[in-house]
Formats: sequence, structure tokens, C-alpha cells
Amino acid sequence: MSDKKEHRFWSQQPVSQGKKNHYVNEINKPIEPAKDPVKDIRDKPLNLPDGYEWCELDIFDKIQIEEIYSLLYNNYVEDGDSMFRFDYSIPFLQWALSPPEYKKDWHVGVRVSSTHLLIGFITGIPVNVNIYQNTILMAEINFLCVHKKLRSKRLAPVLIREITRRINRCNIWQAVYTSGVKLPGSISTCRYYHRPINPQKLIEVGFSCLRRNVTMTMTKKLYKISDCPKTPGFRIATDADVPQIHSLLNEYLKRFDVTILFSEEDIKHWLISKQNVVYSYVVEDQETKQITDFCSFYVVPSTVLRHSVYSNILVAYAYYYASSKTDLVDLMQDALVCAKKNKIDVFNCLDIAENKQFINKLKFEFGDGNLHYYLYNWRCPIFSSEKIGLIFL
Ligand code: MYA
Repeated sequence: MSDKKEHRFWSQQPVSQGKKNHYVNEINKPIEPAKDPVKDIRDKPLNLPDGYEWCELDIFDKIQIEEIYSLLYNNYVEDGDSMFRFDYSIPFLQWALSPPEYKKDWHVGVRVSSTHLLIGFITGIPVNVNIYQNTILMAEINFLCVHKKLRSKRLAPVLIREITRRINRCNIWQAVYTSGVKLPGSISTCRYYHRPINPQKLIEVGFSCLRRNVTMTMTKKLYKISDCPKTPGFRIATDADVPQIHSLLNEYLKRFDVTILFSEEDIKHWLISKQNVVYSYVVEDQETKQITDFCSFYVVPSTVLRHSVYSNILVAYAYYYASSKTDLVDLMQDALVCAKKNKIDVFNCLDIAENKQFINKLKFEFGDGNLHYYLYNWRCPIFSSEKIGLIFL
């Protein structure tokens, strides 16, 4: 789809500007060369409009993380009809923003100077991205947010430029990010799918509709999930499983064109369960005691805006998995069982990686939202969604 909109900011950035067919010698290369991070990159923050100031937020300070939480709770991403808004919990935000080697000064805020109210936010974390044959240390950008009362004042480009400056000062020149909004530079467009677990609540809050000629009883029966996992040896992952999950997952991810290259420390951080944040499971072979398969999901509630009975829905998102022995459908079926045990209302996934193997069989419904993947300062061909093995929070 061609994007006819003029992009005052994005047209000046090193992202692919819509050219579909690159010459072979142009692809898999930076769009702009690296500079000398000490000599050529400004060492002071960018100028902000009068009355605003930069801050670096300490996510482990009780007051500061509450400020971030409240900015996002009131102003972050909503669905197209403004019925739901992401409600990232404090423990989730602390987990998402503190992986191994994280940089405190990549948690960037803008405050009103007179009141100190936090009105803008953007974050980066370091990630090793495998893209085709290249492994590149990049920044993963997330949680860009401007207070609703200050929208359309060009604050977002300032936040993006400032975090770019801070990342470049660390001699890092590429970034990866996703957005529901279509911008220049997308490398893939993916579709959301939703598996109802508590269909009655989803219908009552307007997340889904009762189908024509289908009763609530029939709907509940259709989406019923058993109470126990059925794969022998399926159990919660523990610290002791980290080395095996590490090799299993990195090996499995080789089949995709763009993925994360995980270290063992990354696996421990990202893939060991934390209540109401992330849940990970392994299949242990009963005889050899080897870990043969692995799956996980993370949890982000959504606030239900303007509803008299329900204030939120609990949403799980398919996260990383790797199967070597168990059929992926059986593995994800067991993940659904565990999601239900943890009171999840709906289990979401994208049509990335090998998800199409289980989407229909496990009754995931086609969603109405897209998620676009982007690379900053890296020229490469456009990917089909099943070539993506990289999952954002
Ligand atoms: S995606 C989540 C984004 N957040 C939300 O959707 C929350 C609700 N919305 C808001 O808070 C605001 O509407 C935001 C825009 C802050 C999104 N990504 O200030 P403006 C461009 C990038 O007047 P506002 C996530 O967190 C827009 O096209 N650019 O607009 C990943 C226009 O530019 P141009 C976006 O509505 C973020 C300009 O901003 C986005 O007040 C990745 C208008 O600015 C968007 N989601 O504020 C960031 N939305 O005129 C990029 C709008 O050119 C990282 N815009 O069209 C790039 C890599 C950086 C590091 C590089 C290191 C090497």
C-alpha cells in the first residue's frame, strides 16, 4: 500500500523511503554510515520548547515508576474505537526496561518545568538482532508516549531525536521498533489474532461479538479449554532449564530472517516466569530428562474505557517458543490451558514465525489490528510475516 502522506520528520530520517526494489549491492547495509560518537555527536540534549525539560527516569524508584505508569495508563496506545487502552503494570515495565546491559539514560522523559509533571516518554533497550547473515547490536525502541493534552505539537520527533542521540553516543546506529500506525520504513506488516478464553466477558465488554444464530452457551462450548496440559512432561520452566532453553531457542530461531540472538543472561531475564508478567513452560522428556520444547506468553491487561461493570480485560500475548519433538499445536494448546489457569480473558498472537500452524486449529479469530515492524538505518528487503522471529512487548 503506498503511503501518500507527507512526513516532515520521517522523510529526513535514515529509513527506507518506500523503494520496493533495491539493487543487490544496496541491501543489508546501513543507510547512513556510522559517525564518530564522541566528535560528531552533540554531547548536550536537544533543545525543548520553553517550559519543558528533559529527565532520565529511574524505573526502580517507587515515585518515578509510578509517574511512568500513570502517564501510560492515561495516555498510551488505544484501539481504533477508543474502547481499550494498554495498562502495562509496574512490575511489567520494570521487567521490560531492565534486561542485561540496559542503559539508564535510554529511559527518557520530558517534564513541565514549573510542575514537574511527566508529559513525554520514550525508551530503548540494547538487543542483538540477527538479520539475514548479520548480527547487529541495535536499540529496541518502545513506550513512546505524549500526554493527550500535548498532542500534535511535534514533541514526538524531539523525543525520537533525543533518544537517537543518546544511542549514537553509545556507538549504536541501528534500531528496531513496531507501531500500529503505518510510517515510512516498515519491513513487514503483521496481523493480530485473538483466541477467546472467557468469551462471555469479551462479548460483554465489546471486545468480540456474538455471532449471528449462535447462542452464548454454544460460544462458551466452542471456546472451552481443558483444565490440565496434555503433553507428558509439560511443566513451568525453572532457572536450571536456562542453558537448555538457550540452545533450543537460538537453534530454532535460525529458521527466521529477523530474530534476537539471546545470551543465557537474556534467557534468564526474559523467559523465566514472573507472576502476572511472563509465563514460560518446558517439555521435559520423561526418560532422557532433556528439554525438548519450550513456550511462553506475557501478560498486559487492557483498561476497558467507559464500562459500568468491567474495568479491564486480562490479555496474554504469545511470546517465544521452540519445538523439537512436540507438535506446535499441542504445545500452544497447553499454553492456552495455563493462560486460563492464570485468569487470562483472551490470548493474542501475530501471524509471525510459525504461528499459522496453530492459529486456525486452536480457534484464534482474525483481528482488526495490524502491527508494522520497522528498522532504523538498515536497508533490507521487505519480509513476509512468517519470516519474523522477533517479538515486541
Ligand atoms: S509505538 C507506540 C506509540 N505510542 C502511542 O501510540 C501512544 C499514544 N500516542 C501518543 O502518545 C502520540 O500520538 C505519539 C505521537 C507520541 C505516538 N512512532 O508529536 P507529534 C510521527 C514513530 O506532533 P503526536 C512505539 O513506542 C508522525 O508520523 N513516529 O505527534 C515505538 C509525525 O511525523 P511525520 C510516530 O501524536 C516508537 C510526528 O510523529 C508515531 O503528538 C518508535 C508527529 O509528531 C509512532 N508511533 O505524538 C519511535 N506516531 O510528520 C521511532 C506518530 O514525519 C524510533 N509519529 O509523519 C526510531 C529509532 C530511534 C533510535 C535510533 C537509534 C539508532
